[in-house]
Amino acid sequence: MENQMFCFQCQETAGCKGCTQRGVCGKKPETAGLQDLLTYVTKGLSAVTTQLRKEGTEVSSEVNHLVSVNLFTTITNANFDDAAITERISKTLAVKAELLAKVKDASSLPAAATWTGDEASYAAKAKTVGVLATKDEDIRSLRELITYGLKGLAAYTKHANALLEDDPEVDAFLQSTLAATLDDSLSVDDLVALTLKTGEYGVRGMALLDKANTETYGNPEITKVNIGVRKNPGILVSGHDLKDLEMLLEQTKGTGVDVYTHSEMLPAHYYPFFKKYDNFAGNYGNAWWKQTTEFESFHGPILMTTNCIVPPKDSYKDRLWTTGAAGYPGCKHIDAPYGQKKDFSELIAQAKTCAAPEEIETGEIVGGFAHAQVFALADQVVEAVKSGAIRKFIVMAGCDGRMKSREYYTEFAKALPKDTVILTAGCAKYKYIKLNLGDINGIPRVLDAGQCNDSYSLALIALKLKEVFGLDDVNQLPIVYNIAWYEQKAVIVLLALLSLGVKNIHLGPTLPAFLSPNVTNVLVKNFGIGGITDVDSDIKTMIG
Ligand code: FSO
Ligand code: SF4
Repeated sequence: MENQMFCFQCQETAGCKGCTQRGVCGKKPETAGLQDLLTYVTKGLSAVTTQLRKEGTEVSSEVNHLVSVNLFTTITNANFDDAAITERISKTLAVKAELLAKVKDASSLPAAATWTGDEASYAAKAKTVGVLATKDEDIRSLRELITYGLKGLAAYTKHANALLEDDPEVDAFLQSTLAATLDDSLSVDDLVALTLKTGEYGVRGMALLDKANTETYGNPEITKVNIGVRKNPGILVSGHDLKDLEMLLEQTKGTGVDVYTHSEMLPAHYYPFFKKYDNFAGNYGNAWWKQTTEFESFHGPILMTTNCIVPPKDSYKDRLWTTGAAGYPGCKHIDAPYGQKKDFSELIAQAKTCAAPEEIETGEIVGGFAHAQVFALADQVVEAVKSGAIRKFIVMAGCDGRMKSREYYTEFAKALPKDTVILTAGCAKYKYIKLNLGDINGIPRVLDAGQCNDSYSLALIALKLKEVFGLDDVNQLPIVYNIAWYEQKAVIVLLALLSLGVKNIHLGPTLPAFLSPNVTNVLVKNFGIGGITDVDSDIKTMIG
């Protein structure tokens, strides 16, 4: 059938099976096809770079960055702009052709490494290279699981790269593994092993980003963030890229324009560096999926530095701007190479013509419990565990989403016994961070480490507790995992936790559609992965 697509990479996929007409996210079939082709040519390029490395030829950081941003562009809700995706495909083919000419032995390269074509051929080629091109259900499932994990890893390395931090070994792994998803000689067992390896590199990628963030902006510390508004016009910054926020704050200093964070940008307030900006006003709104009403009432320009973009309403489309891997047709895009200044003057000029934001909430959010801050409180936390004041920690990291079934997470947080503490990271927090769940001997019952990538902090905290309590296994700790996922960054967080040996993770609100029954069985058998049921039963299972 003409205009068909197949995408099942996120939790909201149609019917828990796959989007075939138009994405639940708003992605059109043409865009889905171009994203499939971009993924394919990026895998082809990665096969070439992997061969070059084998032959002892160095691969430049520009090529590594191209691969990461390409993958990021295909993440759910990041980029809906066919022209931008087309341009990336052409650029990738050109770079690939140049590098291919340097390969000494091209005999084992896959077809994607040598394929080329012009723009007129993209739509037809796209139809042949999508997810369903892999016929075996289990091989397809593992290839996609790995690819989605790598997309998440690429997103995190991209943010580190923007802060001029690179880990060439992570890039080399990312590319060789992307290439391996084209390799028909790999068995299910080989791909399962590669899935776990992807998790190991996920830890490494998150560590790289943590280093980049904390060395540039300091260690997050306990912070109260205002959720009301001021009287000046404002700019709302969404997504995960802290460097973009820094550049915008520098350029809005003294202009009479305030800057607010939205969704995953909230944790920027926790870093000491950003506290020096008087016009850094607070956080506006909630998780990504509420943006269609909240962007309307914000009144000023909104800068999307990454996903998650919901197709904008006409009422604010002219105020929606994108940068980096994000894109939306008809919305202005501002960019500059890493290390160079992005010029936000046009966006700031627009802000000055806008009304101040309308207040939709008042009060504050308390957060900043990344690893250094929690380590500083370690004595207090250990004492509370030893005395029984804290019975259990529940890691509720991950994503929020628009499905009604996600109300489960609010109800679960409310129903938790008072001697339990939620450890959170990612936009999942918006389901319970404003509930005022109180504290235990001064320790808040919701500890927010930051963005989804700061799940790395939660892993470090678990490893620290394991050491303090002298345990041999991280699973002996009084920590349970009830993780909410939406898109591919949550996939790399999950694989990272598995690689650290964490067992019995509950994943909801539904298990990924891309896990075949056999692959699900492998995850259940080896890691005790499970879904969620209802709040009462799950509290009994997880808390006892
Ligand atoms: Fe959320 Fe979107 Fe951070 Fe994701 S805003 S859903 S996992 O992009 O990356 O947590
Ligand atoms: Fe559907 Fe999710 Fe793919 Fe969008 S990203 S097309 S909602 S599966």
